[in-house]
Amino acid sequence: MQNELKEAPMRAVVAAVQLPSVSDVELNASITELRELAKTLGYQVVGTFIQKRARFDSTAYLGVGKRQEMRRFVEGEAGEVGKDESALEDETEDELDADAAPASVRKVAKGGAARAKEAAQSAADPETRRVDIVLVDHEISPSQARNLEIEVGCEVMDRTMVILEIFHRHASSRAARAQVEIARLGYMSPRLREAAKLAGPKGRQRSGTGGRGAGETHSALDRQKIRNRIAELQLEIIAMDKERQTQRARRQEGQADQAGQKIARVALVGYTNAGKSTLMRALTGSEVLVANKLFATLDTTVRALYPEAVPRVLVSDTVGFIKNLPHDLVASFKSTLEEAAESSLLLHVIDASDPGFERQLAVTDEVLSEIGAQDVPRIRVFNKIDVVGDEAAQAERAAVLREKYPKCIVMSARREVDVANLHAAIRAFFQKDLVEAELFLPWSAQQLRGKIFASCEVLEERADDAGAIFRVRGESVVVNALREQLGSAKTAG
Ligand SMILES: Nc1nc2c(ncn2[C@@H]2O[C@H](COP(=O)(O)OP(=O)(O)OP(=O)(O)O)[C@@H](O)[C@H]2O)c(=O)[nH]1
Ligand SMILES: [Mg+2]
Repeated sequence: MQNELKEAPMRAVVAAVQLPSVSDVELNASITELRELAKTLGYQVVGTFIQKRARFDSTAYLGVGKRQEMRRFVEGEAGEVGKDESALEDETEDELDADAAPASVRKVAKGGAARAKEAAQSAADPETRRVDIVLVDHEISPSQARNLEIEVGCEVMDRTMVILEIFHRHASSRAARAQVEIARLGYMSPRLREAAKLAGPKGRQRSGTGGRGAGETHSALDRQKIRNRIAELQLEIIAMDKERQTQRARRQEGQADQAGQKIARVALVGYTNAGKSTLMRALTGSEVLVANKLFATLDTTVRALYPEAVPRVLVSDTVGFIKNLPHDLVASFKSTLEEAAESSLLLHVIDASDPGFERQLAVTDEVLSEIGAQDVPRIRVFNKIDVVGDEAAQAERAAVLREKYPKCIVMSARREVDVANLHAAIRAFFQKDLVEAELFLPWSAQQLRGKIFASCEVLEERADDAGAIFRVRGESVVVNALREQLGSAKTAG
């Protein structure tokens, strides 16, 4: 994150195949997200290439014509680049679809592709080329990536690699780093082999974006080494998991000892950049990282709800979700997200100002099911309503959301009153099972006074000759336990 913007930014183009099953709206949302991901990596997006196809080209993802067009663009031949982005869009594939064509034609088409490949073996001149990297909006195979690199003349990163790279840069704790490294090694290993095959015995140095870190010289690659490293990291993670479990158990015990009740936990979950960390800060008065970047948070942080509630509520902030989260990452981040699955309540934060919020909402729901949290009660929190047009537009959007998602909360993290409402909703959730009761504390048992205040909410306190009378609200088990203790204190006194 630190050095991303210091040097001249890498120039990137994004490229996508639009399959027949994908609507224009979906495609645009996905491409916009890929651009955001690129920006998070500090890249400047200078172009977009979209191609409608029946399927991905098995050789190089995009069709031959589009590849050549991109090559010309990379080499700076295809007209002016717009100041910001030039969208070269929506060209239906009219050339031969090599995969779909009959065998005889296919042979000719493949021959053509092979010739094109020979012609384009070298990378475009880094001095004059206007694009440093092509970002592909799908996960593609190692050989598709290699072939595409050769033909367009610059490095290619697919969506998975982009996400892995962001996770790699943002991971700060030992656990997160280890988990990201496992996912990267798993992803890189077949690709490095592919690279080594193509590069010959000397190996080829990449420009140092995508592949950096997981093995610089491809000739030195040894699958066994990678497997060993993954195994080593997995052991580390198991050890860290154990440590974390012990800590968690201790936390829970500690909490139970002190107040005689089960810990109340709420987790903020949701799509990346929805505002989870901002809400965490607002709800707990703590200083967690907030950034207008995708995947700013990669570790779970836990803080107490502030002002404190009864029962005391712990809030956790979690890693954001995204469409097509690389599967290895879902798996490896499970332990991070486990905290969410163990909570009594999930606050599902959604950016209400994002046109694609419904898709983002669905993705989060899916991932929550994957980690086994589908049955945890949840409140949908539609955040950032302040950026939805003028007041009338905001009111309209809020009404639509409330109609469609009954019991949801529509809010802005920037408005104190909204944050206070959310705070109240959390308290109400944890207090709904509470009972109200009167407790009598004889003057002889005043040592129990602190305990009453620690474990219950004291609504009223009166005194008479024999002692103090508290009207309290608390969990029924807690209130009953207190009553027993007070009873024995009374007889003892
Ligand atoms: N206008 C507006 N901006 C908000 C609101 N809530 C959060 N933001 C901004 O949105 C950006 C992302 O906020 P974060 O809290 O970092 O988002 P996050 O969900 O934690 O994101 P990840 O950690 O990447 O998953 C920041 O620039 C926040 O200042 C809101 O209610 N209104
Ligand atoms: Mg965050």
